[in-house]
Amino acid sequence: MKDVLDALKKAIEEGQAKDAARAVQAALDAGAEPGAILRDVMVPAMDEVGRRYECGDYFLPEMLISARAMKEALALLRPRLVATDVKPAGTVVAGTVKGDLHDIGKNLVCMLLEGAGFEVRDLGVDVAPEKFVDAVRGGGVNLVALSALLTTTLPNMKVTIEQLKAAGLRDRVGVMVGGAPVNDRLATEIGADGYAEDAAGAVALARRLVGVPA
Ligand code: B1M
Repeated sequence: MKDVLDALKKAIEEGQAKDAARAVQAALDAGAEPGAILRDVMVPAMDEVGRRYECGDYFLPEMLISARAMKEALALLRPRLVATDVKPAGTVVAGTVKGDLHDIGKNLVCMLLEGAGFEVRDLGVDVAPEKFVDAVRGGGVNLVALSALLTTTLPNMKVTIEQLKAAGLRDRVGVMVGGAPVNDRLATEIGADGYAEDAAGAVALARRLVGVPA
């Protein structure tokens, strides 16, 4: 099993999408638990890609092909992560904030929320505050989930919350935030209802915000 998991990590780090897909399938066939594959191999592989980019070993194209490999591998895990027989827990409108194109973490959060019985309306990436406002105005939404990976796009979380307030909709929904540069303090400062460090934490937070027992 170790060989397969090492091959998966290497394939993501080096942007070999087909190898990554083959390795994730082999790991699943060998009985590896999807959550563990993600947590112990795939997420650390993306961290390594970020490290290589930061120290100048990788440039944008390398980061992009690694992201593609990660997405292909993730697509194979998806059916197992979203399989659920729990009763509906609430509706979440999710998106990566304006100016930010990073969606792997947000997609993971959406998958695990679905797996926990939430209906997820994923607005995608680079989502303008008005789009979140419109989605909440449409009704039936319990939570807004905002993701940001860039320090430069963090302010757009605050702008989104402010626009919800200005539209008189803030009290209708819980707002949760996350992404690598986000923390508890920022969440409090910008008026969010909670911050989660990872996708599993996002599920626990969402349950708490809608009052569903863990
Ligand atoms: Co970019 N990028 N990137 N990038 N990228 C980072 C974020 C960076 C840290 C790399 C680095 O320098 N080490 C750096 C940001 C630095 C900063 O802001 N301080 C960076 C940069 C600089 C950039 C560009 C500006 C580069 C350039 O153009 N010069 C550019 C910006 C484009 C834009 O968005 N406008 C850019 C572009 C890209 C790609 C398009 C090539 C690609 C994204 C592809 C895609 O997402 N479809 C990319 C990638 C892949 C990365 C890294 C390497 C990996 C991100 C990732 O997918 N991680 C990243 C370095 C890193 O993070 N280590 C980096 C895996 C994922 C599972 O983790 O997204 O953190 P993450 O999500 C986690 C948690 O954060 C949390 O749960 C998830 C699961 O555990 N979470 C939430 C996320 N959202 C949540 C919401 C919640 C709760 C939890 O509640 C609502």
